[in-house]
Amino acid sequence: MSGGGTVLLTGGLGGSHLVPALAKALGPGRLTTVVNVGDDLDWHGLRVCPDLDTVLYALSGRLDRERGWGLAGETFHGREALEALGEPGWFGVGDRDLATHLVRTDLLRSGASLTEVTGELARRLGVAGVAVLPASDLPSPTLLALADGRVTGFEEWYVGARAVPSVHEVIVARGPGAPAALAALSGADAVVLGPSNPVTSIGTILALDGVVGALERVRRVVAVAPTTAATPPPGPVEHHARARRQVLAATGDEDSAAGVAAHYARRFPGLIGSFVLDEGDADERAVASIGLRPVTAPLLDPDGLAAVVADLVT
Ligand code: FO1
Repeated sequence: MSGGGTVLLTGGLGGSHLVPALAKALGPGRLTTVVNVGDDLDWHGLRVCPDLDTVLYALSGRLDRERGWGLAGETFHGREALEALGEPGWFGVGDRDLATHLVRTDLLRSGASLTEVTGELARRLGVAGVAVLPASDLPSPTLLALADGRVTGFEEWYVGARAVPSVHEVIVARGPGAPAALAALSGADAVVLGPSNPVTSIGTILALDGVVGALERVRRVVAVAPTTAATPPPGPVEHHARARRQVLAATGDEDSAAGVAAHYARRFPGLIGSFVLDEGDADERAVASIGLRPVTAPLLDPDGLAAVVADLVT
Protein backbone atom coordinates (compact mmCIF):
# COMPACT_ATOMS: atom_id res chain seq x y z
CA MET A 1 0.00 0.00 0.00
CA SER A 2 1.44 3.35 -0.97
CA GLY A 3 1.43 5.21 2.40
CA GLY A 4 -1.81 5.46 4.42
CA GLY A 5 -4.77 3.85 2.77
CA THR A 6 -7.27 1.49 4.31
CA VAL A 7 -6.70 -1.85 6.02
CA LEU A 8 -9.56 -4.34 6.13
CA LEU A 9 -9.50 -7.06 8.80
CA THR A 10 -11.34 -10.03 7.37
CA GLY A 11 -12.25 -13.70 7.43
CA GLY A 12 -13.30 -15.74 4.40
CA LEU A 13 -16.97 -15.57 3.41
CA GLY A 14 -17.64 -12.05 4.73
CA GLY A 15 -14.37 -10.86 3.21
CA SER A 16 -15.13 -12.36 -0.17
CA HIS A 17 -18.39 -10.37 -0.16
CA LEU A 18 -16.75 -6.99 0.47
CA VAL A 19 -13.08 -7.15 -0.62
CA PRO A 20 -13.39 -6.99 -4.45
CA ALA A 21 -16.03 -4.23 -4.31
CA LEU A 22 -14.11 -2.20 -1.72
CA ALA A 23 -10.88 -2.56 -3.72
CA LYS A 24 -12.69 -1.17 -6.77
CA ALA A 25 -14.30 1.66 -4.79
CA LEU A 26 -10.98 2.76 -3.20
CA GLY A 27 -8.81 2.31 -6.28
CA PRO A 28 -5.50 0.47 -6.91
CA GLY A 29 -2.96 0.46 -4.09
CA ARG A 30 -5.39 1.86 -1.51
CA LEU A 31 -6.55 -1.34 0.18
CA THR A 32 -4.68 -3.90 2.27
CA THR A 33 -6.45 -6.94 3.68
CA VAL A 34 -5.24 -8.57 6.91
CA VAL A 35 -6.73 -12.04 6.94
CA ASN A 36 -7.61 -14.45 9.77
CA VAL A 37 -5.36 -17.52 10.01
CA GLY A 38 -7.10 -19.13 13.00
CA ASP A 39 -8.87 -21.63 10.70
CA ASP A 40 -5.61 -22.83 9.07
CA LEU A 41 -4.89 -26.53 9.32
CA ASP A 42 -2.59 -29.30 8.18
CA TRP A 43 -4.37 -31.70 5.85
CA HIS A 44 -2.50 -34.81 4.69
CA GLY A 45 0.75 -32.92 5.22
CA LEU A 46 -0.36 -29.81 3.32
CA ARG A 47 -0.88 -26.37 4.83
CA VAL A 48 -4.40 -25.14 4.10
CA CYS A 49 -5.35 -21.52 4.83
CA PRO A 50 -9.10 -21.34 4.14
CA ASP A 51 -9.67 -17.61 4.67
CA LEU A 52 -6.56 -16.48 2.79
CA ASP A 53 -7.58 -18.67 -0.13
CA THR A 54 -11.18 -17.44 -0.12
CA VAL A 55 -9.91 -13.84 -0.29
CA LEU A 56 -7.33 -14.66 -3.01
CA TYR A 57 -9.89 -16.58 -5.07
CA ALA A 58 -12.47 -13.78 -4.69
CA LEU A 59 -9.96 -11.12 -5.79
CA SER A 60 -8.82 -13.18 -8.78
CA GLY A 61 -12.41 -13.91 -9.85
CA ARG A 62 -12.01 -17.66 -9.24
CA LEU A 63 -14.17 -18.16 -6.13
CA ASP A 64 -17.13 -20.51 -6.25
CA ARG A 65 -19.62 -17.86 -5.15
CA GLU A 66 -22.50 -20.26 -4.57
CA ARG A 67 -20.51 -22.48 -2.20
CA GLY A 68 -18.66 -19.53 -0.65
CA TRP A 69 -15.24 -21.28 -0.68
CA GLY A 70 -12.95 -23.07 -3.12
CA LEU A 71 -12.66 -22.66 -6.86
CA ALA A 72 -15.46 -22.31 -9.39
CA GLY A 73 -15.85 -25.34 -11.66
CA GLU A 74 -14.16 -27.56 -9.07
CA THR A 75 -14.25 -31.37 -8.97
CA PHE A 76 -13.65 -33.62 -5.94
CA HIS A 77 -12.26 -36.86 -7.44
CA GLY A 78 -9.29 -36.77 -5.05
CA ARG A 79 -11.64 -36.65 -2.06
CA GLU A 80 -13.57 -39.66 -3.42
CA ALA A 81 -10.30 -41.55 -3.94
CA LEU A 82 -9.18 -40.75 -0.39
CA GLU A 83 -12.50 -41.96 0.98
CA ALA A 84 -12.17 -45.15 -1.08
CA LEU A 85 -8.83 -45.66 0.71
CA GLY A 86 -10.62 -45.37 4.04
CA GLU A 87 -9.55 -41.79 4.81
CA PRO A 88 -12.09 -39.43 6.41
CA GLY A 89 -13.69 -37.18 3.78
CA TRP A 90 -15.11 -34.45 6.01
CA PHE A 91 -12.74 -31.81 4.65
CA GLY A 92 -13.31 -31.37 0.93
CA VAL A 93 -10.16 -30.20 -0.81
CA GLY A 94 -10.99 -29.83 -4.50
CA ASP A 95 -8.79 -31.22 -7.29
CA ARG A 96 -7.80 -27.73 -8.53
CA ASP A 97 -7.65 -26.17 -5.05
CA LEU A 98 -5.09 -28.85 -4.18
CA ALA A 99 -2.54 -27.04 -6.37
CA THR A 100 -2.68 -23.97 -4.10
CA HIS A 101 -1.95 -26.05 -0.99
CA LEU A 102 0.87 -27.94 -2.72
CA VAL A 103 2.57 -24.72 -3.82
CA ARG A 104 2.05 -23.05 -0.42
CA THR A 105 3.45 -26.04 1.44
CA ASP A 106 6.50 -26.29 -0.84
CA LEU A 107 7.27 -22.59 -0.46
CA LEU A 108 6.83 -22.73 3.33
CA ARG A 109 9.16 -25.75 3.50
CA SER A 110 11.74 -23.82 1.49
CA GLY A 111 11.82 -21.28 4.34
CA ALA A 112 9.51 -18.50 3.10
CA SER A 113 7.14 -16.88 5.62
CA LEU A 114 3.37 -17.17 5.20
CA THR A 115 3.35 -13.46 4.29
CA GLU A 116 5.87 -14.08 1.49
CA VAL A 117 4.07 -17.20 0.30
CA THR A 118 0.71 -15.41 0.22
CA GLY A 119 2.26 -12.56 -1.80
CA GLU A 120 3.66 -15.09 -4.25
CA LEU A 121 0.33 -16.93 -4.58
CA ALA A 122 -1.42 -13.57 -5.11
CA ARG A 123 1.05 -12.70 -7.87
CA ARG A 124 0.65 -16.08 -9.57
CA LEU A 125 -3.16 -15.81 -9.36
CA GLY A 126 -3.02 -12.34 -10.92
CA VAL A 127 -4.22 -10.42 -7.86
CA ALA A 128 -3.04 -6.83 -8.30
CA GLY A 129 -3.71 -3.52 -6.58
CA VAL A 130 -4.72 -5.08 -3.23
CA ALA A 131 -2.28 -6.49 -0.69
CA VAL A 132 -3.36 -9.76 0.96
CA LEU A 133 -1.55 -10.36 4.25
CA PRO A 134 -1.93 -13.12 6.84
CA ALA A 135 -2.57 -11.77 10.33
CA SER A 136 0.22 -14.00 11.66
CA ASP A 137 3.18 -15.81 10.13
CA LEU A 138 3.01 -18.46 12.84
CA PRO A 139 0.41 -21.21 13.26
CA SER A 140 -2.30 -19.63 15.43
CA PRO A 141 -5.10 -22.20 15.58
CA THR A 142 -8.46 -21.31 17.05
CA LEU A 143 -9.74 -24.05 19.38
CA LEU A 144 -13.26 -24.56 20.65
CA ALA A 145 -14.14 -25.98 24.05
CA LEU A 146 -17.50 -27.61 23.40
CA ALA A 147 -20.37 -27.82 25.88
CA ASP A 148 -19.90 -31.62 26.03
CA GLY A 149 -16.32 -31.19 27.31
CA ARG A 150 -14.43 -31.94 24.08
CA VAL A 151 -11.83 -29.49 22.70
CA THR A 152 -11.73 -29.31 18.91
CA GLY A 153 -10.05 -27.41 16.08
CA PHE A 154 -12.12 -24.79 14.28
CA GLU A 155 -12.48 -26.61 10.94
CA GLU A 156 -13.29 -29.93 12.67
CA TRP A 157 -16.23 -28.15 14.31
CA TYR A 158 -17.23 -25.82 11.46
CA VAL A 159 -16.91 -28.26 8.57
CA GLY A 160 -16.76 -31.69 10.23
CA ALA A 161 -19.66 -31.08 12.62
CA ARG A 162 -21.46 -28.36 10.55
CA ALA A 163 -21.13 -25.97 13.55
CA VAL A 164 -23.92 -27.87 15.35
CA PRO A 165 -22.32 -28.81 18.75
CA SER A 166 -22.75 -26.03 21.33
CA VAL A 167 -19.64 -24.04 22.15
CA HIS A 168 -18.67 -23.35 25.76
CA GLU A 169 -15.58 -21.24 25.02
CA VAL A 170 -13.59 -20.02 22.04
CA ILE A 171 -9.87 -20.38 22.71
CA VAL A 172 -8.11 -17.83 20.53
CA ALA A 173 -4.36 -18.19 19.91
CA ARG A 174 -2.03 -15.51 21.27
CA GLY A 175 1.22 -14.66 19.58
CA PRO A 176 2.86 -12.02 17.45
CA GLY A 177 1.04 -10.40 14.55
CA ALA A 178 2.89 -10.77 11.24
CA PRO A 179 5.38 -7.90 10.79
CA ALA A 180 3.90 -6.86 7.42
CA ALA A 181 0.35 -6.85 8.81
CA LEU A 182 1.43 -4.77 11.84
CA ALA A 183 3.31 -2.34 9.57
CA ALA A 184 0.22 -1.92 7.36
CA LEU A 185 -1.95 -1.26 10.43
CA SER A 186 0.54 1.22 11.87
CA GLY A 187 0.61 3.20 8.62
CA ALA A 188 -3.12 3.08 7.89
CA ASP A 189 -5.40 6.11 7.60
CA ALA A 190 -8.37 3.91 8.40
CA VAL A 191 -9.09 0.36 9.51
CA VAL A 192 -12.27 -1.56 8.76
CA LEU A 193 -13.37 -4.57 10.81
CA GLY A 194 -15.10 -6.45 7.99
CA PRO A 195 -18.47 -8.24 7.94
CA SER A 196 -16.91 -11.46 9.24
CA ASN A 197 -17.41 -13.52 12.39
CA PRO A 198 -16.53 -11.07 15.22
CA VAL A 199 -15.14 -13.85 17.43
CA THR A 200 -13.46 -16.44 15.18
CA SER A 201 -12.41 -14.18 12.25
CA ILE A 202 -11.98 -10.63 13.60
CA GLY A 203 -11.44 -11.51 17.28
CA THR A 204 -8.60 -13.86 16.33
CA ILE A 205 -6.79 -11.02 14.50
CA LEU A 206 -7.39 -8.52 17.32
CA ALA A 207 -5.97 -11.03 19.84
CA LEU A 208 -2.52 -11.03 18.21
CA ASP A 209 0.20 -9.00 19.90
CA GLY A 210 0.51 -5.48 18.55
CA VAL A 211 -2.79 -5.35 16.62
CA VAL A 212 -5.01 -3.45 19.07
CA GLY A 213 -2.09 -1.16 19.97
CA ALA A 214 -1.69 -0.27 16.28
CA LEU A 215 -5.44 0.28 15.88
CA GLU A 216 -5.52 2.66 18.86
CA ARG A 217 -3.31 5.02 16.87
CA VAL A 218 -5.47 4.91 13.71
CA ARG A 219 -7.77 7.91 13.26
CA ARG A 220 -10.78 6.09 11.80
CA VAL A 221 -11.79 2.60 12.85
CA VAL A 222 -15.04 1.36 11.33
CA ALA A 223 -16.78 -1.97 11.99
CA VAL A 224 -19.27 -3.63 9.66
CA ALA A 225 -22.02 -5.88 11.03
CA PRO A 226 -21.73 -9.46 9.74
CA THR A 227 -25.47 -10.03 10.06
CA THR A 228 -28.79 -8.64 8.86
CA ALA A 229 -32.26 -9.00 10.37
CA ALA A 230 -33.27 -11.15 7.35
CA THR A 231 -33.26 -14.94 7.82
CA PRO A 232 -30.41 -16.38 5.72
CA PRO A 233 -31.41 -18.75 2.91
CA PRO A 234 -30.33 -22.42 3.29
CA GLY A 235 -26.68 -22.83 2.20
CA PRO A 236 -23.28 -21.42 3.16
CA VAL A 237 -24.68 -18.21 4.63
CA GLU A 238 -27.01 -20.16 6.93
CA HIS A 239 -24.14 -22.46 7.99
CA HIS A 240 -22.00 -19.40 8.63
CA ALA A 241 -24.80 -17.71 10.60
CA ARG A 242 -25.22 -20.81 12.80
CA ALA A 243 -21.48 -20.75 13.56
CA ARG A 244 -21.63 -17.04 14.39
CA ARG A 245 -24.67 -17.53 16.64
CA GLN A 246 -22.87 -20.33 18.47
CA VAL A 247 -19.62 -18.49 19.14
CA LEU A 248 -21.36 -15.23 20.04
CA ALA A 249 -23.55 -17.16 22.51
CA ALA A 250 -20.34 -18.48 24.11
CA THR A 251 -19.24 -14.88 24.71
CA GLY A 252 -22.69 -13.94 26.07
CA ASP A 253 -23.63 -11.88 23.01
CA GLU A 254 -26.52 -11.98 20.58
CA ASP A 255 -26.24 -12.59 16.85
CA SER A 256 -27.65 -9.24 15.75
CA ALA A 257 -26.14 -5.94 14.67
CA ALA A 258 -26.61 -4.54 18.19
CA GLY A 259 -25.20 -7.75 19.70
CA VAL A 260 -22.04 -7.51 17.58
CA ALA A 261 -21.68 -3.79 18.33
CA ALA A 262 -21.99 -4.59 22.07
CA HIS A 263 -19.42 -7.39 21.71
CA TYR A 264 -16.85 -5.06 20.13
CA ALA A 265 -17.59 -2.14 22.49
CA ARG A 266 -17.20 -4.34 25.59
CA ARG A 267 -14.03 -6.10 24.42
CA PHE A 268 -12.35 -3.04 22.88
CA PRO A 269 -13.73 0.05 24.61
CA GLY A 270 -13.23 3.26 22.65
CA LEU A 271 -11.63 1.54 19.66
CA ILE A 272 -14.43 1.76 17.09
CA GLY A 273 -16.02 4.98 15.83
CA SER A 274 -18.66 4.08 13.24
CA PHE A 275 -20.64 0.85 13.06
CA VAL A 276 -22.18 -0.05 9.69
CA LEU A 277 -25.42 -2.01 9.84
CA ASP A 278 -28.02 -3.07 7.30
CA GLU A 279 -30.57 -0.45 6.31
CA GLY A 280 -33.31 -3.02 7.02
CA ASP A 281 -32.18 -3.41 10.64
CA ALA A 282 -34.02 -1.66 13.46
CA ASP A 283 -30.90 -1.63 15.66
CA GLU A 284 -29.67 1.92 15.03
CA ARG A 285 -30.75 3.29 18.40
CA ALA A 286 -29.33 0.29 20.23
CA VAL A 287 -25.98 0.79 18.45
CA ALA A 288 -25.98 4.51 19.31
CA SER A 289 -26.76 3.74 22.97
CA ILE A 290 -23.63 1.55 23.09
CA GLY A 291 -21.61 4.62 22.10
CA LEU A 292 -20.89 3.76 18.44
CA ARG A 293 -22.05 5.92 15.52
CA PRO A 294 -24.58 3.89 13.51
CA VAL A 295 -24.32 4.16 9.71
CA THR A 296 -26.76 2.24 7.52
CA ALA A 297 -25.87 0.52 4.24
CA PRO A 298 -27.33 -2.13 1.93
CA LEU A 299 -25.32 -4.92 3.57
CA LEU A 300 -26.24 -7.62 1.05
CA ASP A 301 -25.23 -5.50 -1.97
CA PRO A 302 -21.39 -5.54 -2.18
CA ASP A 303 -21.11 -2.37 -4.31
CA GLY A 304 -23.63 -0.45 -2.20
CA LEU A 305 -21.87 -1.51 1.01
CA ALA A 306 -18.44 -0.72 -0.44
CA ALA A 307 -19.60 2.79 -1.43
CA VAL A 308 -20.72 3.51 2.17
CA VAL A 309 -17.52 2.08 3.67
CA ALA A 310 -15.34 3.95 1.16
CA ASP A 311 -17.10 7.14 2.11
CA LEU A 312 -16.38 6.55 5.81
CA VAL A 313 -12.66 5.85 5.31
CA THR A 314 -11.71 8.55 2.79
N1 FO1 B 1 -16.11 -25.53 3.94
C1 FO1 B 1 -17.04 -26.49 4.06
O1 FO1 B 1 -18.16 -26.20 4.49
N2 FO1 B 1 -16.75 -27.81 3.72
C2 FO1 B 1 -15.53 -28.17 3.25
O2 FO1 B 1 -15.31 -29.36 2.95
C3 FO1 B 1 -14.54 -27.15 3.09
C4 FO1 B 1 -13.28 -27.42 2.58
C5 FO1 B 1 -12.37 -26.37 2.35
C6 FO1 B 1 -11.14 -26.62 1.74
C7 FO1 B 1 -10.26 -25.57 1.49
C8 FO1 B 1 -10.62 -24.27 1.85
O3 FO1 B 1 -9.77 -23.25 1.60
C9 FO1 B 1 -11.83 -24.01 2.47
C10 FO1 B 1 -12.72 -25.05 2.72
N3 FO1 B 1 -13.96 -24.81 3.31
C11 FO1 B 1 -14.88 -25.82 3.46
C12 FO1 B 1 -14.34 -23.47 3.74
C13 FO1 B 1 -13.90 -23.16 5.18
O4 FO1 B 1 -14.06 -24.22 6.02
C14 FO1 B 1 -14.73 -22.06 5.84
O5 FO1 B 1 -15.45 -21.27 4.97
C15 FO1 B 1 -13.91 -21.12 6.66
O6 FO1 B 1 -12.88 -21.70 7.37
C16 FO1 B 1 -14.78 -20.27 7.59
O7 FO1 B 1 -14.39 -18.97 7.32
